[in-house]
Amino acid sequence: MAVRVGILGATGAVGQRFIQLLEDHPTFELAALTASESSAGKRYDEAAKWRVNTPIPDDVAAMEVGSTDPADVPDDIDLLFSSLPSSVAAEVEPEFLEAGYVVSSNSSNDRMAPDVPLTIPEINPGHLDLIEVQRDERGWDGALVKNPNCSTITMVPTLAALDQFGLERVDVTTLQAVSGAGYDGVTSMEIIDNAIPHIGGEEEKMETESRKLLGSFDGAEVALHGAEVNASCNRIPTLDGHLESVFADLADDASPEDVAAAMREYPGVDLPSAPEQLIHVFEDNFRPQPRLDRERGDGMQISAGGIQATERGVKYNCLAHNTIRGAAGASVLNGELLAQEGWI
Ligand code: 11C
Repeated sequence: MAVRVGILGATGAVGQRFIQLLEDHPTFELAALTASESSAGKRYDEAAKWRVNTPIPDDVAAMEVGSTDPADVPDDIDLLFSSLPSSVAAEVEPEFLEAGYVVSSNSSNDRMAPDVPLTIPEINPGHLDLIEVQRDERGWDGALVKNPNCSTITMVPTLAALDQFGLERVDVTTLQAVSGAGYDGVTSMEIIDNAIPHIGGEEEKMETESRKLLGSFDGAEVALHGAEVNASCNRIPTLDGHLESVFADLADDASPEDVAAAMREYPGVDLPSAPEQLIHVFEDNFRPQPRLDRERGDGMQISAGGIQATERGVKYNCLAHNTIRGAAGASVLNGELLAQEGWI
């Protein structure tokens, strides 16, 4: 049976990706769009004035955008995806949770809240049980699951594959696409030939969220993973796709071949939007360059390569599509997990 879904914050860069990913979805049926007061009451194609992605399907273009007031959203919506700015989400999401809605959110507020599952289905699906804790403690009838920041999602699957070798410390430098900065970032592509040597707030997110994702869960709380994580984050002039250089210190001996095998064999999940293989490992340093590695697995696969030994472990590069695997696709996948696990 179809699951009726809606989008909170449908007109932004990630909102537009949600619409793209929900088109022809096997189980989710898009039935409600919401955005800020300035967009409410308009047709979607009038409200979403600037476009960063694909054309809007005709049926979605004609849909009326509602406000982010729960009273404005039909009661029969089973699942809401959220890509609201975090300051707005911090006010709006609890109103929907109190009203009994299940919310799969990409917004950065509350990701580190102890009772909120921060989940990547292939990494820590069991953390969803924190929903019981949040219902007990906050009295919500609904449920909230968050996905991590896009630069965190790009790296964490590779770290999860390495953890069997005793992950002790991670140093990572990112080169991030402008779409991560939303509308302002995309319009800044008019000024090409530029690189920005810092992204405020991004480093802390990578350092904390990755330890929560890899942390152990005893049914009541998540213990953060013990590895030290240090991130340095930068912006480069590409539209989509975050590229990261990772240096991982390992307690056990692991050759680059062992690490490549662990990444290649890291298990996927059986969900409609999940790639068959989570991590694609490039082992030929002189391979022909495909046009866009970020598009692998319809934008849902992580690419890794350049795996080399260091004195304390390994170094490698990884890349993922930041607004698909790193944002809207991550929330859709969490929504599919919520459905599979019976939370909706
Ligand atoms: C960027 N990663 O590229 C950010 C955008 O916490 O979800 C996503 C912010 C977030 O600037």
